[in-house]
Amino acid sequence: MSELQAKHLKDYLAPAFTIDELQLNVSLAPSTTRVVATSQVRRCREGEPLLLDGEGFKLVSVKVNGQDAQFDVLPGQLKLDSVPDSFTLEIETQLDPVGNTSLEGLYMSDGAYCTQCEAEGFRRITYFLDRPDVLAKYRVRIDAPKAGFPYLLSNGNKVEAGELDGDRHYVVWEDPFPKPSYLFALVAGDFDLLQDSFVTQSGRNVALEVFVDKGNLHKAHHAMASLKKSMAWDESRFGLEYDLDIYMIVAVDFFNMGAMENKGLNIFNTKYVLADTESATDDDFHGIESVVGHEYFHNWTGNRVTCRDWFQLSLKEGLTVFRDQEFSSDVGSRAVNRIQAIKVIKNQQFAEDSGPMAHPIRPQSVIEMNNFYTVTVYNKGAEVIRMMHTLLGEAGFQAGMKRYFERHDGQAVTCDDFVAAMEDASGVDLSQFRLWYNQAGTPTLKVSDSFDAASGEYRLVVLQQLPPQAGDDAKPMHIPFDVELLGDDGTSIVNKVLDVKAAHNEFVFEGLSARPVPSLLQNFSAPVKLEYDFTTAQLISLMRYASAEVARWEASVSLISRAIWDNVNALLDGGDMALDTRVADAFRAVLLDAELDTELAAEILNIPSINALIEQVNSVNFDALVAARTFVLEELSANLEDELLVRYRELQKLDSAPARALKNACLALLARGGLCPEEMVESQFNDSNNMTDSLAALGAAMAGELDCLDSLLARFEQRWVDTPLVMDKWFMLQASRQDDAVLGRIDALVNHKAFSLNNPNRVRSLIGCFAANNPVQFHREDGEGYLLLTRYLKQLNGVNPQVAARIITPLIQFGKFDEGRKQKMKACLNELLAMPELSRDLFEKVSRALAH
Ligand code: B3K
Ligand code: ZN
Repeated sequence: MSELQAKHLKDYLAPAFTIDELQLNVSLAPSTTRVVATSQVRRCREGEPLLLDGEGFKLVSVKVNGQDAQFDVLPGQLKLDSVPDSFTLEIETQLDPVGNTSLEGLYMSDGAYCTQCEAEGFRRITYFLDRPDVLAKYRVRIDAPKAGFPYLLSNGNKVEAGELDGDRHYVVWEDPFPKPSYLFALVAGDFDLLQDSFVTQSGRNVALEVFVDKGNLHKAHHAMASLKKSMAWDESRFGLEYDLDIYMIVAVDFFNMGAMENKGLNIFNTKYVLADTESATDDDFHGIESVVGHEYFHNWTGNRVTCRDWFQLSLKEGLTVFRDQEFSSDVGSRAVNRIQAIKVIKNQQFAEDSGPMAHPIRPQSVIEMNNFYTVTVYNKGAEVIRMMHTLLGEAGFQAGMKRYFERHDGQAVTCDDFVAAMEDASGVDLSQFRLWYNQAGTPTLKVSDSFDAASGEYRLVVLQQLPPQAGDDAKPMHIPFDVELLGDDGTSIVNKVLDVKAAHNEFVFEGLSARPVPSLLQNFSAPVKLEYDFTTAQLISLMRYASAEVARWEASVSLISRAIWDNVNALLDGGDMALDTRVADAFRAVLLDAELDTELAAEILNIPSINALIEQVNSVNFDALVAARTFVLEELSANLEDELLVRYRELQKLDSAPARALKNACLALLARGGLCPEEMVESQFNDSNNMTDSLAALGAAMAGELDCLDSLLARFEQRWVDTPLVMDKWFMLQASRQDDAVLGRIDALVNHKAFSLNNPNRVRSLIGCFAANNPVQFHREDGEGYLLLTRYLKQLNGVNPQVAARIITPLIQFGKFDEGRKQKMKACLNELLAMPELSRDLFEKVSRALAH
């Protein structure tokens, strides 16, 4: 089982050979695609054989300098002993794109050929030095039948095209920038094409092209507008300009991830390209803008400067997520974007950090690299970049970016190289800060305070505690701790970022006339847990007065979460549940506050999910939590009924995304309280001209268990049955239903004509959404929810291991549950582990979970 062995960062060795140039000739055929790869190979270290990576194809021939070569085929590798120091290597392989359901390497999506090579997919096309520190110049010749494949695309510039016998044609592409194999892309198919152009700050004209499935051209405009916005933003904020004459985006429905930043030829999941108001929600529009931006920003942070090895993935991903977050914040609401980023960390990353897959943002050991495209590497990675930005300030940070590109443009580098550039350009000492790259787990800041009225001195004591995941020799981290002190009347007395560097820290503030209310870890200035014993009055005061909008939202989350946990305790103690009227009044004030930003108000009214609440504690009585949350929602709804209805009606007259967000938050809360009349939901559904409102109406019908639910779902299905991305929303609704019949319905829906186990979007919507977003049914006491997921994981293991390993997450995060549920989850994992053909992807996660 050698292929199941982990690779370690500490074993990194520069390659013994490199490839400077690659000519790829690809002759497309559904099950017999021929690839001839001609590489210019150069030795970098004496005395070693040439070892190339490759799997999942038929090897036809291997030639060295034109002569048939001697070679050994090893598992996953081709070995050539005693090759010259510099030579031409020609390898011919035969591929089966139609049979490739893993969607890695070359595969077919709805009749079009496309590729996905990151992280290690290029080795499914030919034997190669498939590692990011081998950078080559590519020349790619594609030939295919003219019918069905008018567009033949690859990276860089089109340099030649022509006709061939047998109604075939060919195109040759040349990419002038040396690149690692993971950035190679090829697409062949028939599409609708949206064309536009962008003039860069230095006056170069760049052709922009978005390719979509036939009949979808009208849904490509938002993606194109987002691309142009991204290009302009990267010039103005980072001074970075695009470097080729053409930028292409192709949207495909079969895709494992969101999108891929291949040089000059991005391939996108349709979910992040196609949108019009009828079929896409406001969140979808926002998601498209952010993913289009993310992939575009990779052109500098990822492509021009790439990763030395895959352990350094956060070098490009953490940095590029930070850049896309800043983009969204500069062109939209900074507070709301920050709240969304914080939710990802608190609700998903904290869970990963305390679960079996815990790893530092730079992992130290990996079995299957695809398992490490995680919220830790991406989102905690972005928080680490954000902390550097906080410590250096915008000017220092931009100086660091400039230094980074001056030093490393065209290279494959490490996270240390990035931090060194930041440090050198700004003069800020980041030596202790570097620990963020090595130590896994979430640190906790335990804060206590005291006030001496006689001297006017206020003292904050901050204890830094490191979790077991950080390792036995873990050291205290450098944590930027943003604090505001507020007076009784809401005036801001102090607002600054403190440096927490030791295990025990004390900060003294002098000259205060009364004990202040502290707003702690403002804007979530570090990805840590905060423990401070806030009183209800303090939280209410922060909700009203904190200068940072994000702090006001944070206070509201703490306030309502506390109310829920108090009721969990009441239930467990056999007492009565109750909701403090001050809590309801604080939320009423939000509804009545005409000055408050509408989107922020909507965020405050979105009460934390069950999964979010579980992340706040170390162990949970699941049934009590569900009951207490339901009680609090119902009480809140009943208390605020009048205000919710008034606000709902007011907002109904407005036509904007923020207005819809708050209106639908009101609707959802009313529905949860059973206070949403059937006709209100039905008329929102009937009158809606946009997907946001239609879906919110369906959600309310579901939450309020209304009689009209089934008929509305049926009408929705009938209208959208031929629009896959909208059917995904319908599958998600079905998967989220909380009644016991949901399991049977899911099994039936797997046979729905719009569903396919081969399509990751469909699988995520139905099976993935059930496991991740329907905790009530997934964690049912009889274990049937776990069994359902396990049944589909077994099928997916053979079809698409990457997708299987992604949706298994809720099943491996069993640590906080009661013994009964834990045992049931582990039994499922043991069943998976016993499978004869278990993929590396699932093996890594399942075995880590069982050893946890
Ligand atoms: N870099 C790709 C992700 C590739 C995933 C490989 N399993 C998308 C992105 O982060 O931009
Ligand atoms: Zn990325």
